[in-house]
Amino acid sequence: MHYEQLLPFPDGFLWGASTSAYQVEGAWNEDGKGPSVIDTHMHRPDGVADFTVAADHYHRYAEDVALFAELGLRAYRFSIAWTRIVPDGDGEINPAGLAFYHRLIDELRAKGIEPVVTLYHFDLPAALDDRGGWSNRETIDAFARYARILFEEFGGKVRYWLTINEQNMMVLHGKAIGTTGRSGDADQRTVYQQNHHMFVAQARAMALCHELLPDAKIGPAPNIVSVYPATCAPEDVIAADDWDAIRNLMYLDVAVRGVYHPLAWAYLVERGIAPELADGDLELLSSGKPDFIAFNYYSTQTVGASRGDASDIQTRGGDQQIVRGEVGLYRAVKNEHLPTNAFGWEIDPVGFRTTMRRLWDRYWLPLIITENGLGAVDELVDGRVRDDYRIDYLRRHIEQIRLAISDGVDVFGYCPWTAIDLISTHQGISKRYGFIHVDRGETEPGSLARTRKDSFHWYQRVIACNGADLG
Ligand code: BGP
Repeated sequence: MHYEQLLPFPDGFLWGASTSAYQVEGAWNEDGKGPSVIDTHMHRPDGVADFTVAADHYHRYAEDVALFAELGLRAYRFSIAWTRIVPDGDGEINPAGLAFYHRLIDELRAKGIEPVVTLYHFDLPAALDDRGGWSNRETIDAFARYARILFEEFGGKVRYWLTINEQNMMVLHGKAIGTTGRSGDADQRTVYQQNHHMFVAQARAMALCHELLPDAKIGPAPNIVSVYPATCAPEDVIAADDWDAIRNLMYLDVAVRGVYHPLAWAYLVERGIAPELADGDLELLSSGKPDFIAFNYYSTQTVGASRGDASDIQTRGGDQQIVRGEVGLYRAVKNEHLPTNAFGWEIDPVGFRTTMRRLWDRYWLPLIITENGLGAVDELVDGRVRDDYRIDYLRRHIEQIRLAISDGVDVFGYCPWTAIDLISTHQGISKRYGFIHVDRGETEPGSLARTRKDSFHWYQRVIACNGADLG
């Protein structure tokens, strides 16, 4: 629909930005932090930065928060490293880990920035992984205990909580993004059992949050794409619906409605990979209800009916945004209407609006975008990063939020990826997303100095006028 008059962004809209602990903090083994699967199993190719120092945010958080405040952020979405709080996942609590996040949250609150806290962003404690990780039901108890510790400790200061970042990417691309630890080669049956255990863990965390913190809000944070049929052939539409159910809707239906999406469940049964549900699991799933849906959006996906042979499958290497294809289910199709970024990800701002409309239509829960952004090779020249390509990307996506709001969708926040440069899941520091440049190379540590990019000044103006003028 075309509008002559668009609705404004609501007052109090949470203009924010995102990071995750393991990608930004560094200090990977300091102050009692235990190892996570990222530390033990995320092997970087030679010449690609690892996560040991990252952006050194652990030591420079005060300087960083001052920059976030100057940027005008109203929200900062970050994750807490489970292994800083409980180094072995379910044993002793580490006071130094709690102290770090108290300092960070206090600093944010002092500057009027709303903390939006992810409980778990890819970094399962290695000690739990040694005992089977998410294959082991005890990990559900460990997660619920960890969530309780965070709610009791930070509940007075944090109003917005996210359960698990991109559970669907951990399931579909866990090996590629390095989140699977020892179970990296697990068969699909095991992976979907792990998935089920994460669902139960998430539901318990949501129920606990409401019990302990009646004023707080909590939601899941999957990676959501709208799925387009390759053509209007009815078979392509069926393939698109099937893939949408398996990739996206299963994760939200379980979180919101406490049940598996029927198409997704039919797929799991047909393939012989359906998880076993223990007695009481369905009650647990429906006992945890989200207050909102957070989602990460980078692109859309286009699929066609399976041809039943290897041509269904895309050969492009491991990366969480690729459309892989699966024989007998759907075929990966390149969308000829969309440009791609330097890393092959399709760029689709209009699809962002479609995604918001569809989520609202299906769940009627307020939405917050917890990731969206452009990974690029930025260059610092004479003290300046001229990232007009990023400004263009963000502007075109923010325009679509305003359109979605005018469509009647309840969107209450936007936290692009990332607040500050950090280490990418695949391409080290060469692929940057931040508003703030960090001086470091792949293997050379650099000065770690912070520099405001052109996009920093642009986003600052956008926030200052509450999105009325996108410059
Ligand atoms: C999401 C993850 C983030 C982040 C982002 C960009 O899937 O939640 O942790 O890394 O993708 O991905 P990449 O770093 O591969 O460019």
